[in-house]
This record gives sequence, C-alpha cells and structure tokens, in this order.
Amino acid sequence: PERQGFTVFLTGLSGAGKSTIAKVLYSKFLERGDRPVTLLDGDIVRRNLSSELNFSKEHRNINVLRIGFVASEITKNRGVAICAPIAPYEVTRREIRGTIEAYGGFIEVHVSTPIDECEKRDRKGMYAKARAGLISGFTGVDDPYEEPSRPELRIDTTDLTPAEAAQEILLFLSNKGFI
Ligand code: GGZ
Repeated sequence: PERQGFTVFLTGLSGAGKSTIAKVLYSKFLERGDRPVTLLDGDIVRRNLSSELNFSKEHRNINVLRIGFVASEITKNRGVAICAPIAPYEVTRREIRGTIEAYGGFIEVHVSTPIDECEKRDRKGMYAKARAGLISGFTGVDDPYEEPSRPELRIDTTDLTPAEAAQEILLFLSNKGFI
C-alpha cells in the first residue's frame, strides 16, 4: 500500500529558526527523491498567497488557514508539505491539525528558541525596529505567541545547528513510520 502523506508544521517566533530548518528538511526530502515535497515558508506564502494581508490577529489567522488548506491538499494527495509560519494562535493550529489529520499525518514542531536568543540573532533587524516602536504588533514583543500545548516535537535551536534540528524531525518521522 502507498504511504500516507503528511505535513510538518513548524511554529515559533520570528528568528527561532523555522525557515532554516524547513529548507534543510526540504532538501533532505528532495535528495531522497521518493515523493513530492512542497515548502510553504512564511515569507514565500506572504508574497505569493497572502500578499494583501497584514499582521492583525484576523489576517494572521487567514494566512495560517490558507497555508493549512494547501498543506491538507498536498497531504491528501500523499505528498509532503513543510510549513513554517509563526502561527501564533493555538485554536487556529488545532483547526488545521483537524483538517490535515483527516487525510494523513500532522507533525507540529514547536521551534521553541527563547525570545532572548531570537532577539540576539535579529537577522533582519526586526526586533530592534519593534523595540524602537517602528513596527507595532510584533510577535513576542507587543503581540501574543501562544505556545503549543502538545506538539509532536519541541526543538530549541539555541545550541543546535539547523542540520541537527532537521535530523531530530527526520528521526521522529522515521520512528513513526512516515518515512
Ligand atoms: C511578526 C512580522 C511582523 C509582525 C512582519 N509580527 O523574521 P521574518 O520577518 O522573516 O518572519 C516574520 C514574518 C512572519 O510572517 P508569518 O506569515 O509567518 O506570520 S503569521 O503566521 O503570524 O501570519 C517577520 C515578518 O513576517 N513580520 N511584521 N508584526 N512578524
């Protein structure tokens, strides 16, 4: 019987390492070459699928539900979807889980790197801008991030390379028979 599809859903703060881990995972799946894989990274989706949306609670939820819908279609067709939005709201993540689990696997990975570390990295200078009041409603600064209560995995990248983090996810997928 053909293997079921699944979605790896990385959630966490800006700068936690979601995109980098997602890209490593994506290239690992491409290397294997045994099934179609789609990367739905936060900024790619924002540019191509959600360009009219802002960062209000309502628009974040619309954005995340769109990602979830695309991932559910991919999962239904026995593909692999890798998603990496902040996805700050628990109810929204739970809704997506319900949709996707009807078709295949849903692996929620909380990239739990603490805000101090994310802010120390500040690759895009966004935290500095948020602290200076140049951006308002920035997740973790003056906008909420609800921590996942029961993610399949929690990965703090403070002392891990992206490759090591991706390896933890691959090990989980292998142990559960997804790959
Ligand atoms: C959080 C923001 C904001 C605000 C712009 N809050 O480090 P980045 O730049 O590349 O990742 C962040 C990205 C988050 O978009 P998502 O689509 O993943 O968010 S959500 O799931 O909540 O819809 C950041 C940038 O967009 N960004 N303004 N106010 N991140």
